Amino acid sequence: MRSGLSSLTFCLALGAAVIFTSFFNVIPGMAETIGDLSISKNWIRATPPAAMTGGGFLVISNSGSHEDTLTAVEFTGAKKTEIHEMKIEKDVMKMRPLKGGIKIPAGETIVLKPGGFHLMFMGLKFRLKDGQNFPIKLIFANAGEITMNFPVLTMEKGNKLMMRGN
Ligand SMILES: [Cu+2]
Repeated sequence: MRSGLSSLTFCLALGAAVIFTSFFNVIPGMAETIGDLSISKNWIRATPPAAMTGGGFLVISNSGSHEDTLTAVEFTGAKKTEIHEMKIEKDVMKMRPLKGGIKIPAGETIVLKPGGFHLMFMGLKFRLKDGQNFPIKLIFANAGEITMNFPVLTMEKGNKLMMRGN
C-alpha cells in the first residue's frame, strides 16, 4: 500500500503544480518594479486567425518625484511595435502613434487598456493564442529597460484582469 500512497501523493503534488502554473499564467497580476515605476496587469489580447495586428496592455505607476516616459516597446513576435492612443476625431474613434511615447507624471498611474492607450503590434509573425506567454521589453527614458512576461488572454479575461483591485 505504501507505493499506492506515494503515487497518490505524487499525483496530488503534480495536480497542485499544474493548477498553480495555469493560475499563474492566466492571472499575472504581480507587479514588477524598475526604479520608481511599478508595472502590473500586463497582457496581450488573443488574436483571430490571420490577424496582422495585435494589442498589448498594462498599468504603470510612478511613485517617484520625477516624470518618466515609456519611449519604446520591443516584441519579437511583430515586425514593429508602436505606442498608440485612441482619440475621437469628427465623431470617429481613431488611433494614432504617440511619437514621443507615453508620459508617466510623478505620483500618477497610467493605464493602457482596450479603447485607450495601447501597445500596437504591427505585422504579427504568428497567431497569439490564449494561454501563451511572450517576453516584451519596455524602455523608459529614466528608469531604463525591463523585460516582462506578457500572458495572452481573451478580451474577456483581459478585461477582468484590468477591473481587479490592486
Ligand atoms: Cu493601435
